Amino acid sequence: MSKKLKVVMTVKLPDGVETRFRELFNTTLWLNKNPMPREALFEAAQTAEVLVSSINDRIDAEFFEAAGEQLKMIANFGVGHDHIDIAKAVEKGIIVTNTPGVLTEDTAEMTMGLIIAVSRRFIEGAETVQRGEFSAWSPTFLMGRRIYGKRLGIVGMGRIGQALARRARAFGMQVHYHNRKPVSARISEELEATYWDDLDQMLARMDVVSINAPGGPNTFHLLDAERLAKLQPHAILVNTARGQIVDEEALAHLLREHKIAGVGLDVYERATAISPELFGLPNAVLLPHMASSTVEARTDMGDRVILNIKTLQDGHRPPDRVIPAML
Ligand code: 8YV
Repeated sequence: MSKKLKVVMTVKLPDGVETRFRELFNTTLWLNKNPMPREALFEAAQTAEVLVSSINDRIDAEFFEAAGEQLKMIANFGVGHDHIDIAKAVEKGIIVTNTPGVLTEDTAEMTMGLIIAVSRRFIEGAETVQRGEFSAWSPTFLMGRRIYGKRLGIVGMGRIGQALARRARAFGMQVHYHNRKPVSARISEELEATYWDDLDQMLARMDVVSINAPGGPNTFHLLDAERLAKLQPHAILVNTARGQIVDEEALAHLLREHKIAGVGLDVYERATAISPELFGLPNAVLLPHMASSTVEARTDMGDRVILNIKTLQDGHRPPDRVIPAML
């Protein structure tokens, strides 16, 4: 039997997942619901052979400088790895893994939900009832916009973008997308999706825009003030990917000026430090980064992290290595 690796968690995972970690590895759990403070992270970098990290941790050059020789792998609990300096990891010979595929459907589901919630004004309706203000039915009360027949522009047509496109088709939406390159002919045919090489042109013609691209320097402020201004006044924008892709201040400004109709956000430019300008707007549905938060996804993500570590422990190459060519 292979020697158990010393695994340090920086994040609290579901109990069942943690039990398996304890069975398989020499595991140090992080039992606090709050993120691991930076000093503790640096300490962990001195002792762990494998660090189980999350989006809460900044795994940057400074972290890698602090890391001891024993650190072999960062196993990220999540698919996005924009918080990890992959180039530095490679330089140091440290493997980075993520959890692709297992949260695709959940994130697409939540994105579709946000599109409907914003278009059909779910939150305003629900709050009206909760406040005891539903006193009479009226034909003009809380009129939303139908999504059937509308144009959805997906920015980033990877796994999640495609899963969203399938759902949108089922709701009668027309699918358009912008991506670094077009998807395969088979997928394009299946989704009846129109490819836009020019993002500006696509933005100017959509009724709904959904951000489903990875974060990181390549997509930072991809939707800056100038691009956002291309959106039509009746358009809505949803983002379940990474907040840094959109200039949040510019977005809030457009919304306040009624230059766009609504937003549905699950992620923010500065994590939990949300621009106050977004608060108090009836047409802004704001969620706390919960798109992949289902019992099923969290369990599968845990299993994927375990598989990667177990594979390393058994002396093989973990399946979900993030390699620079993917960036
Ligand atoms: C995760 C996510 O919950 O996987 C990702 O990239 O954005 C989320 O859905 C989070 O990153 C956990 O680290």
